[in-house]
Amino acid sequence: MSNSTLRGQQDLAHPLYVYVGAFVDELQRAGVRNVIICPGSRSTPLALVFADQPDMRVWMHVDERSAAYFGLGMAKRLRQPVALLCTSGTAAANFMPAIVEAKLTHVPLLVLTADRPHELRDNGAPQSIDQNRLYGTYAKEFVEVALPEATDAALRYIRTLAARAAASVRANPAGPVHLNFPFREPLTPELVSGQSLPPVARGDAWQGRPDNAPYVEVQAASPGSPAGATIELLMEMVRRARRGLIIAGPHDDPALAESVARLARRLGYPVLADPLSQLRCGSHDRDMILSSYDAFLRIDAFSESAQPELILRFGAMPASKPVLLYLKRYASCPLVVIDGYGGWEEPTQLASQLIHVNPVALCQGVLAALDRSIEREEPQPSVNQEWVAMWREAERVTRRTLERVIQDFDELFEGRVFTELAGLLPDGATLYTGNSMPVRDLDTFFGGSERHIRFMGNRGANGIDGLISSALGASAGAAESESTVLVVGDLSFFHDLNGLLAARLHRLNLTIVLINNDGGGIFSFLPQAAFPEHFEQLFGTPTGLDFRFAVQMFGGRFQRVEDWKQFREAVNLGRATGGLHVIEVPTERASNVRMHRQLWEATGRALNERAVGARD
Ligand SMILES: Cc1ncc(C[n+]2csc(CCOP(=O)(O)OP(=O)(O)O)c2C)c(N)n1
Ligand SMILES: [Mg+2]
Repeated sequence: MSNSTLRGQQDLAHPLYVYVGAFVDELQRAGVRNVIICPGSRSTPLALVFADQPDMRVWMHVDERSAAYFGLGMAKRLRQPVALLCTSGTAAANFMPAIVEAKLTHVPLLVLTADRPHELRDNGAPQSIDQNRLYGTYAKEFVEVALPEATDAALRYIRTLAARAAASVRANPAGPVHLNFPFREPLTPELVSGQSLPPVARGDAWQGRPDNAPYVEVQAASPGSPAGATIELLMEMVRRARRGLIIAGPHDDPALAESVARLARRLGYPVLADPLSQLRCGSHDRDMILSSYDAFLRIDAFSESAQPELILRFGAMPASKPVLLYLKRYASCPLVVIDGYGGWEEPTQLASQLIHVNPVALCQGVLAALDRSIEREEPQPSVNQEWVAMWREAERVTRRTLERVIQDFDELFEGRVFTELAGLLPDGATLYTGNSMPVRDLDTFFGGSERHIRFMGNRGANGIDGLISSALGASAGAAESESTVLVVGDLSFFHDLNGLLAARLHRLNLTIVLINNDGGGIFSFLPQAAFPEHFEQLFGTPTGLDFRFAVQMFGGRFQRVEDWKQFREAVNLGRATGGLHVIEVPTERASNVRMHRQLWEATGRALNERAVGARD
């Protein structure tokens, strides 16, 4: 943004103005050109920055009701989003009639209301009304915007929010979107003469994307068939990027595996496949599908050398934290998120493109475009063999190391449940996995197989409740010959003990692997573990329960195993006899953390010895 008139009057390096400046800059990049402003004090930061933005035309109106109708008429005539801005209180309420009309006639109005900060709400402070969802169902979306901050994370957030809101008012059916901005005084912080921008303001997020590009380019292709322009955009990107990567998160369309695998092979883009993407198992080409990234992306030397030029992400956000950190490390790498649901499954605030399209249709569209370009003898994206080899070598070394070191553990190791199940589950089985450590261990320790295994989990809200019932529901939906196995922690098991009744009532087949570390094992991996005084009471929360009696009460068979041979026999027995089987794997929280760390260290050593990743 140009700071022409404001410089000298305002300290633009102040976090408030860095933040609001990023927001307005992003609206401008998204094509918003007109803002209707009504006078007021609380809205000062936005008003000043809008007035200072040379590509933005400011239209002043005293009466908010007329202002909003004026904006409505303009947005209708232009078929373009128009922004409205007012101060807090009844000013905002006066926007209502035009917002109603905009909703009913699909007019893209971006409604910005300034508000008191949270400490001045509902306590008699002047000009303060409840502005949360003020326009009710007449706004397509409402966002209570975060208080201004100039951290990198906050600036990514506010840029993403602006791009998203500008796309959302336009998205079919167009209509009003309401953003409520709390501002804390001082609203015009004083100039500190000679002060330079704080370091964070010089980061990527403050600058925005190069060449005045939007922070996130939102493409709403029709769900069934991606528009030609979307395919063209991707073709242009893949032609340029020789170090490409695909990340596949939770997704339940069985057709995705085949098309992503073909695209990956064709482009030479390795695929980091979350188990719930359904890409790890099956008869499709699995050469490019990687499953041990959660371990090898922790190794700094590897991640450092694996700088990508393009990332395509399908499905929801994967569970793996190292994947998230890898994305953050390469924050300026183009990240294309393909979101088939038309929402915003992009929590990283790093996406440069967000495409609302069916992922299978998109892969097929790109593959067809690649075929056509061969026929036309156009230059082809060439596979970067060295890049592919580096990732596959990391995968091979890591998987081998994990499997070898796991064999040497004397105690029962929680992760081994999944290496064992990978060998035991028959074709057509469903593996339901509980939250907390089980879903993370599934990610690291269940490689892949040619057999079709359906992976399920409750990863929408990640609750530790209802897992027994969910898995029993899945079992009820399966054919008699298809096994269903649930792997769940002891607190999750306790949480849904009542759910066991359904197995008895409906004569269902379910094998439950109950990983019993007597409490919340996940917390031992978190910084809370460094506070031993209250750790067990608040986080560890052991119950000391013997679940045998509960299982027997519900008519199930309970077996506590002492070694992996017994485990294998128990899983096979469950399959052979049907009914409800609970196999308890007793483990210990402290040693579980130790063994995980040993595995990550061993992976690091093995990769470093082979200098995987170091060659380019
Ligand atoms: C309904 C619900 N309550 C609380 C939480 C917070 N929480 C996340 S993991 C966890 C501990 C789970 O323990 P357990 O099921 O034994 O798995 P472990 O951590 O031992 O692998 C808790 C309490 C949650 N996710 N859902
Ligand atoms: Mg537990």
